[in-house]
Amino acid sequence: MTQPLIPIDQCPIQIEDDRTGTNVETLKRAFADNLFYLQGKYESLATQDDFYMALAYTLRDRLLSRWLKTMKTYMEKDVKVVYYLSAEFLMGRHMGNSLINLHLYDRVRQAVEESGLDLDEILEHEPDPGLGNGGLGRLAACFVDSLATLEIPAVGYGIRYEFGIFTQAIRDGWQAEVPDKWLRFGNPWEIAHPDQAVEVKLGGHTEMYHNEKGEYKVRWIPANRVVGIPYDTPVPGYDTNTVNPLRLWRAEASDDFNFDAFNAGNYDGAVAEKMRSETISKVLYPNDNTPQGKQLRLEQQFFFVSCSLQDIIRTHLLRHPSLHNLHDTAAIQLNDTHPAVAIAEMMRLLMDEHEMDWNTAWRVTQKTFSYTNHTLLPEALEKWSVGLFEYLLPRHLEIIYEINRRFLEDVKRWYPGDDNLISRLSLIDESGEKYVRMANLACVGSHAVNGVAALHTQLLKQDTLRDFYKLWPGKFINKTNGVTPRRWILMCNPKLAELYNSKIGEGWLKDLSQLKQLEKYVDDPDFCQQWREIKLHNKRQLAQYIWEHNGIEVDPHSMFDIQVKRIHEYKRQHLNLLHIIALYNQIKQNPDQHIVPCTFIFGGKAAPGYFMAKLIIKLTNSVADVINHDPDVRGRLKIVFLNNFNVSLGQRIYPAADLSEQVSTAGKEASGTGNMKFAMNGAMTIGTLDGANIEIREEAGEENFFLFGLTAQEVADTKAKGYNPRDYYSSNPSLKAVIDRIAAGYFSHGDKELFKPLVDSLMYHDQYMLFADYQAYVDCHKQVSKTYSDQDKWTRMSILNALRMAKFSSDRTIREYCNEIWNVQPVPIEMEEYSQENA
Ligand code: GPW
Repeated sequence: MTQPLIPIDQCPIQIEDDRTGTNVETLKRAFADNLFYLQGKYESLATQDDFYMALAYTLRDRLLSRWLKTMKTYMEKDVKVVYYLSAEFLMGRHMGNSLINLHLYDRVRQAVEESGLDLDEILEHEPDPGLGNGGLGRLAACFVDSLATLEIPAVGYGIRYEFGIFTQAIRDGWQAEVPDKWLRFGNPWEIAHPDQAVEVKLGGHTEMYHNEKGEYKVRWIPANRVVGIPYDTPVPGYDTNTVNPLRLWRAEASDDFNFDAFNAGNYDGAVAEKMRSETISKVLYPNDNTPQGKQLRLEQQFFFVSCSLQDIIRTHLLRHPSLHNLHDTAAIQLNDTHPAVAIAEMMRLLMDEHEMDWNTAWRVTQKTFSYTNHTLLPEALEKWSVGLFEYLLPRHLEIIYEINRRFLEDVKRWYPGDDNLISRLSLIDESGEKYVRMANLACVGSHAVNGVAALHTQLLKQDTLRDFYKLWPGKFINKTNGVTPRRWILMCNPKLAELYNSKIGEGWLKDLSQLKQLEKYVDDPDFCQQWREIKLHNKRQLAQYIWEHNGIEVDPHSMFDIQVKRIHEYKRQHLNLLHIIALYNQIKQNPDQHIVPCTFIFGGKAAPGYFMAKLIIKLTNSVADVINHDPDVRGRLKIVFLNNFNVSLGQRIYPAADLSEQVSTAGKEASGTGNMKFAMNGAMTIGTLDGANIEIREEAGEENFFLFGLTAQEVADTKAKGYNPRDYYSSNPSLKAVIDRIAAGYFSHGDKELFKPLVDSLMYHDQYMLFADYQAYVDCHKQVSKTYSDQDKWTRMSILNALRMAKFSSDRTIREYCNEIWNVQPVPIEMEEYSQENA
């Protein structure tokens, strides 16, 4: 027997017809509506995931009118747009960010609570979209936040990896990698636009022909074609109507290409070929600061570059008859060399597909592109074997050869007879097997090249790119990195934000220099008390997390000494471990001596193929095991390795830190950005004169920074003189005792082999000069302990650090890029029809 249909007006679920409404009742109704119609669930049967999805759609709806209006305004006003090309965007969770940027936190919390749910639990249900490795990817995310906040027309272009950075598990102290299936439950923040798909060619060969005007032309006959489908995610500005797109491409097999194979009866072969095309956007390569020379990686780079450039050109041609003025509507930034093949692809598109002559195409290309370098490590400079390049991108190799020929001809005219100069500048490395040097291509094809901190830019000019600097000194410019204060103060440290708001209002969120006004409170006992309480609260919350995830009890009153970042020898997590073992040795010698109770917290992923980094993780956990359980220590030292460090874990960690470890070998860390997040949240820094540490110290005041170690110059000089780590080992009893303890198998149940590779690498090479900096580091830590014992002094230093970090807002960084590299202006978005009733 069939049930009679319930008339629509008696349905328990109301149709939500005002998807822009933001009062609590409307939000509740929208939430229930989405749960029913999009998740297909009754409330009684819904899971936390359903609630999360329903709330996410509720917020996305409220971004859409601004988003569409933003696009419409850009088209109508024909504005110049920044295109930020990056193989990585480490966005972190979207929901909290949308709540903040839409000013909806309180009302949504109320709506959710009145629906009988807990907002914090729902927020925790969002997977952390990890489409990046570390600093470089997170920088791109901070930049798109600042671009939208500053009302700059901008699009972030990248790859929609089906699997982001792996989830790190720890098994028996070792890192284990688990695939990150972040799209498992669907992604409510993105909108696919298959109508704007573009085709990308790969492989094959080139041939010459004459066009109808009788001109000599080249065409590329590809062996394969794939299709790029764009997926757009809204990037809302803080306190603006601007909502810019993050446009990520997914690879799909082209429908018609294997038609022949299908018809010839080779159905399975054709399907296999289809799968191969779709692997292009499958997985993020998990390497940080060391490239992977795999064919698939080059395919990824070319794939997203070609999709993005075709999209940029299409957009331009909607408003302009030709591409001669592309640089007036587009500024394309290359985030490191990962998208540098764009220089050749732009030349190909302009010449082969849009009939432009070489000289015009080259002028347009150079005026459109600029390039950011993010590393000084020579092994991190990307190069592709000419053989692979030719196989995959035969036309691009021809173009690169021609760029090179013309470029080197100029150089020969400017510096006749200097063959070494020629071979260093050449886009092709011919010292052995031939390689295309991507940094050289990016330098030649761009009008601006920037480093990411003052020291880094200086070393680029002197060292890594000195020959290019000699040719074009005006091209080189510094843009010190920054981070967004919305996520890295307001969102992660709400109590601190509340304290600021109570004193100076909310203006600091868009102008971080306003925090300087608070310096007058640095001697106010009430303010200092509140400051300490906030830090203690944050530390308690992290202690709770550590208890739940690691089963380790830590004392929130102990000093939280934290190092979180990718695991890399140049970042020297093992220097930190040497110091901890030295403290332990002291306790073993004299268990009753006074020491400042300290919790050492580590977090970070190792590239799966980087053996030494994985061994450092194993050593950290092994040292933790021994020290945490030694009764002589009496709980005064605790060591915690937090697994799966990512953006959302960072949001819990930075606000809870007393001490930030920034101990890279001077001259190796281009900038660092975690250093900024720690300092903004009131941590003191112990650090070397490297990357942005130097500028952090300058801003905070040198009396408010724990400095140690060799300078970049001293590192270079010491190496040049012939550095011998064993001299330090033999002459320093404390260092010797630390190394001997590891070597003796004390942390490996007597196994002397386990950590031998690490010990040997330090004893016989010590490429990153841990031994040279060891004593200075230990001494500096003594200074830290002494200062921490004087809580009034420490609080004062902590406050001054946090208040003086205005320079490290990514808003400042982006303003500089806009004015000095991109030549773009803000374009405010007017929302006539947007009702202000709820705002
Ligand atoms: F090697 N960085 C990174 F330069 O996170 F490409 N991944 C990378 O692959 C590279 C650099 C690359 C980091 C730098 O190590 C860090 O110092 C800097 O703060 C960050 O990029 C953002 O500029």
